[in-house]
Amino acid sequence: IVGGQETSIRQVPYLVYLRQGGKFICGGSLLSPSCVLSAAHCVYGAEAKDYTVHAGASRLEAAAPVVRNVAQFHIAPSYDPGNFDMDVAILQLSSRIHLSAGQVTTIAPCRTAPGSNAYVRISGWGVRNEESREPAAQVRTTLVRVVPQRECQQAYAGQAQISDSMLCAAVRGIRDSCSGDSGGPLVYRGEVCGIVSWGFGCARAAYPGVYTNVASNRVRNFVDQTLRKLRS
Ligand code: 4AZ
Repeated sequence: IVGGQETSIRQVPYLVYLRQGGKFICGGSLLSPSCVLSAAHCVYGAEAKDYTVHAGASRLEAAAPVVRNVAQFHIAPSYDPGNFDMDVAILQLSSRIHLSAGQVTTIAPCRTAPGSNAYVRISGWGVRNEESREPAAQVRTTLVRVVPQRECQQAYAGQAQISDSMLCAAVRGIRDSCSGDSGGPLVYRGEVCGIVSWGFGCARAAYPGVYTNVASNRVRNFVDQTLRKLRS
């Protein structure tokens, strides 16, 4: 997170992080006691057995109160690693997380995308500026503003495609998600409406951050279908 502030996991109790081969790589959101929403690019080309999901922890180094293996993951069939279209995955945990201490809660996937210019919350352990390579030791958070789709398409015109499965947000030049925040939530009115996905650099004035648009038809259908499958 660039331009944000430290927070406590108690303020973002739906936020989890992923380790791959023991190394921190991404964020995620707990949709149910056994399902995590994250970005496809966080797990693409890898194996479920290499991942652990860590919940209830504010700090990366501390032993998280809750750690689970990943039984399997479901990547959106139409995910395109070339342009990050449909950058969404659902991880099924090896066993359910007990939601008790208040440090771990679930969050519902969003059904109506936040309007243009709405303020939305992003959180994670990602780097604090685009030159950094070290994740933040303590979880951080900030508010960014939803950028009108046309304006975002214009910002990336000729360089990258902003599809209907994407949503852009920024406080341009000041606040943004960055490397390591990928997979983590963009929250509006208590629901997860976006997944940290990509961008050109971080907090550059010309380039908004790009998020998977959870409320878009294609993403919603994948999330609903996958959750139905995992429940039945
Ligand atoms: C990344 O490299 C990344 N500014 C994530 C988010 C953004 C840029 C890069 C958005 O994982």
